[in-house]
Formats: sequence, C-alpha cells, structure tokens
Amino acid sequence: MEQARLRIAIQKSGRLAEPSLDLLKRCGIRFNRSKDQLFCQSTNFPADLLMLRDDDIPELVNEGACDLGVVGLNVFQEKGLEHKARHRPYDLERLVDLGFGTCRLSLAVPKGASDVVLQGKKIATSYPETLQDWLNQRGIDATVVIMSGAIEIAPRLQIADVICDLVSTGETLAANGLRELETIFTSQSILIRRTRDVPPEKEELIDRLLRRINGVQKADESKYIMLHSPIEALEKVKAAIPGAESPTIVPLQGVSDKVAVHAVCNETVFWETMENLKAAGASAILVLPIEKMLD
Ligand code: PRT
Ligand code: ZN
Repeated sequence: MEQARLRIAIQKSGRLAEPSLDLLKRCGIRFNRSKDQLFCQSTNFPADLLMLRDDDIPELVNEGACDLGVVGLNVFQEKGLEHKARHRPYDLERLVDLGFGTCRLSLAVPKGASDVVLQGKKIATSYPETLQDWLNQRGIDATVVIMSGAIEIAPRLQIADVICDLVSTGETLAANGLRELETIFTSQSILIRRTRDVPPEKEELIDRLLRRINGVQKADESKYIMLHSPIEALEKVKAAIPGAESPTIVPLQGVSDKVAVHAVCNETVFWETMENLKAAGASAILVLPIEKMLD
C-alpha cells in the first residue's frame, strides 16, 4: 500500500506565506519549492504543500482536499460563520495557535467624527459575518457594506461612516485620517485540521507534526542558562533563575567555593534577570537559545 501523505495548505503569497514555510522548516520538513509552484512535495517527510489564497484554505480543508491548513483566525472565524448561516457543515478544528500574523479586527471612524454611535450607521468591511455577529450580540442595528479591499477609503468615498478592518501597526488608519474605536476580534495564525473522515495513518502523521510544532514553540520560549555561583549563595542564585526546574550543579575544577549551574528556563530571560543573578552572587552568566526540545 502506498504510504499516507499529509496535505498542508498554506498561503501562496502574503503575510502568512513565509512564516508558515519557516515553521515547517523548523519542524525539519524540507520542500523543493520553485517560485509560482502551487504544489510541492517534501523530500524528507510524508507531506505535500498546497499554496493557495488564504480565503480558500478553510473550505479546502473542510472539503478534504487538504488535511491541514495555516490560516488567520479571522478568516477561520469568518468562514465558519458563513457556513453556519448557510447551514453547511464546517468540520474544522483549531489545532494550535502559531503566534505570527497577529492583528485585530477593529472599528474606526474619521478622526474628526465626534458622534461614534454605531446604531443606524453604514459600516464597511471584508468581514461581514464577524461584524454582523458582533452587532447582533449587542443589539445594534447598522448596515454592513461589504468591500473586498481598500476599506480605509470608504469614509472618504462616502460609502460608509465607519470601517471595520484588520489593524496591526495602526499606520494605515493613521495615514487615512482614521481613529480606532474598538477591537471586535483579535487574531493570529492558527493550524487547522479536518475532523471528519481522517484515516488513522494520517492521524499519526498529524500527531507527529504537532509534536514537532510543540517542540519548536517550547524551544522559542525557553533558554539555556549557564553561570558560576558561590556555593554559599547557591540557594539565592537558584531562586533568581526564572522558570527553571531542578538545575544541574556541576563542580568547577580547581575551585572549591564555586559551582557551575546549568538550567533550562521556560521563561524569557531579561537583562534585569541577569542583573538580579549577578546581584545574588552569580558570575560568568551565559544565556543560550535552544533550537529543539522533545520531552
Ligand atoms: O492573496 P490572499 O487572499 O492570500 O492575501 P490577503 O491579501 O487576503 O492576505 P494578507 O497577506 O494581507 O493577510 C493574510 C492574513 O494576515 C490576514 O488574514 C490576517 O490574519 C493576517 N494579518 C496580520 C493581516 C494584517 N496583520 C494586516 N495588517 N492582514 C491584513 N492586514 C492589512 C489590513 O487589512 C490593512 O489594510 O494591513 C493593513 C493595516 O496594517 P497596519 O500595519 O497599517 O495597521
Ligand atoms: Zn485573502
């Protein structure tokens, strides 16, 4: 029997494309990819990549054309509400948050607008379902104007009074003389899978990939710290190491009053942390990145 292969959908080009590929690369999965290719096979993991528009990813995973997909939570949510409204199945699961592509879906008005009551207003957006859901929950009656891009010019064109668009730095809003009113949804990239009709061989591959992603994420959050500590200050120094369980204590050759302390910290090590360690008596403090972790 032919070996099962996972099909992973990622964005072809755009904000999520590079970070998605990068994540897979850090999971040790290599692809032979030439530009403009829509499909490519991994040379060292039973997986193939499908490069698509981000908006198409949830549906293709839902339909079974792909097993996994990387997509913004904003798109996942919007498509989910769209399916719900049409009573169509949306058998997708949000497997893991990937941490890139963070943004927020916010309401904004022209800077000069003093009246910010939404009732009865026209709101332009590319996320009509998410917006409508938010309005419904608050009992606000407003007209949703659907636009597929360049939402920020809607007030100037008098298409709408208010816009509801994705914001990351806020520069686009500022450049268009708009003021952010309120965030209605916060988003980041997520890994999604289909929940229906997945053969056990694929389940196994999904688990394997998830373990690797988990290892990459843990490694990102962790640092390896090495330092020298006077034996008499050891308890104080150990207490100043953030998020470290049972550090390794190693003797130092030819030195009787100091030991080396090695530990994995599962928290960020700030300069302040290092200064605190030094104040507690530590010296020769080294903080190293961790590339991979597997428990
Ligand atoms: O061709 P395809 O449909 O795949 O691409 P796309 O144009 O739909 O997507 P793309 O690459 O722009 O965005 C993909 C995903 O990135 C989105 O679905 C979000 O999950 C995420 N993301 C993160 C963003 C932003 N940040 C973002 N700032 N998507 C869009 N923007 C736009 C926003 O719409 C506005 O026009 O950037 C502008 C605002 O940015 P700031 O930095 O000026 O605030
Ligand atoms: Zn898109």
